[in-house]
Amino acid sequence: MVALIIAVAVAAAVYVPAEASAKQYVVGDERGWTNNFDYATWAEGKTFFVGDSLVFNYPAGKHNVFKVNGTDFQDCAKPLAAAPPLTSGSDEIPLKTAGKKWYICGVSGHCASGQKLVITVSEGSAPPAGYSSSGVAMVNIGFAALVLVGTLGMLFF
Ligand SMILES: [Cu+2]
Repeated sequence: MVALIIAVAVAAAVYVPAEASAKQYVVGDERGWTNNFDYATWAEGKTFFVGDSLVFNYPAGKHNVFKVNGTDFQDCAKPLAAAPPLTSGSDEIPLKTAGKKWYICGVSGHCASGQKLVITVSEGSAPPAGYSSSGVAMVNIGFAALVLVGTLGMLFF
């Protein structure tokens, strides 16, 4: 019986990510995108997947969002030949590819005072609804296998 309960619990734990959909992360939560805030701590423990998005909220005109590379991030340097910054005050950035992403505020002194964010985006997000059911099918096979193992376990323990 214990084995079966464990099997069901494990299957349930596996099932949740398969059902989860793309997430929208408000950078800095209620503090938004601002200086004198620790975005490294904010990003800690969060797992970003392709398909998720970031939202940068701030009073328009007070800050902006530059997507930069790792070097410019380290140096707090605005990219010279890159796209103009986002300035709407409610900027949504879809995370389209896996890998490291760097963002800074281009207003003088802000990046240096902590208005910089680096995240790592992982492949293998849950498929959006209607996109593919293969992931769910795989989980169902896993669930059946676990129930089988659990049932066999009951015979032996
Ligand atoms: Cu700023």
